[in-house]
Amino acid sequence: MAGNLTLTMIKPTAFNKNYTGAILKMINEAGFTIKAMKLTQLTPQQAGTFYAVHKGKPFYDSLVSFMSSGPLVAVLLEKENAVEEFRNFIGATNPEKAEEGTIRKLYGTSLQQNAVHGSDSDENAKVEAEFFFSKLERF
Ligand code: RTP
Ligand code: MG
Repeated sequence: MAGNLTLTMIKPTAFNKNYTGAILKMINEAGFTIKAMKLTQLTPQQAGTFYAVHKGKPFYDSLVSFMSSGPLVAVLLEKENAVEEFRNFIGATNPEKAEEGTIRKLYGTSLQQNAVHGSDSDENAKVEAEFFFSKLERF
């Protein structure tokens, strides 16, 4: 059975452009409930750990540098079949290819600066939730 949690990050560019409120509104209106949330900045080492699955790929160093370049908002979300539902909801990785009306189409500015992250499996959602939040920070 599919899990009901997924982890998103409002990436530094979207945060810096003050898109956080609009993005969270869309997420809530799509039926996702916030279980934990924080504004934080990752060190390059922490961003490298978060994206360890991409280590060795051509975009890894640049992604790690971008994701540690400024504050981001980490949010743990709940909905039935959350991982798949959220990935369909935010649109394709490349904002240019994302469907009209999706968060990435509306608020993404490039393949890398695509506004938001979404966990790609239940297993990674759990790892990512534990990366950002202690038990005391989850509701
Ligand atoms: P995400 O993990 O951020 O939710 O996005 P995703 O699953 O759709 O994409 P993934 O393949 O996991 O890539 C993670 C992030 O790396 C950047 N990226 N750059 N060719 C490139 O330059 C490239 N490919 C991916 C994006 O920021 C992507 O969200
Ligand atoms: Mg991914």
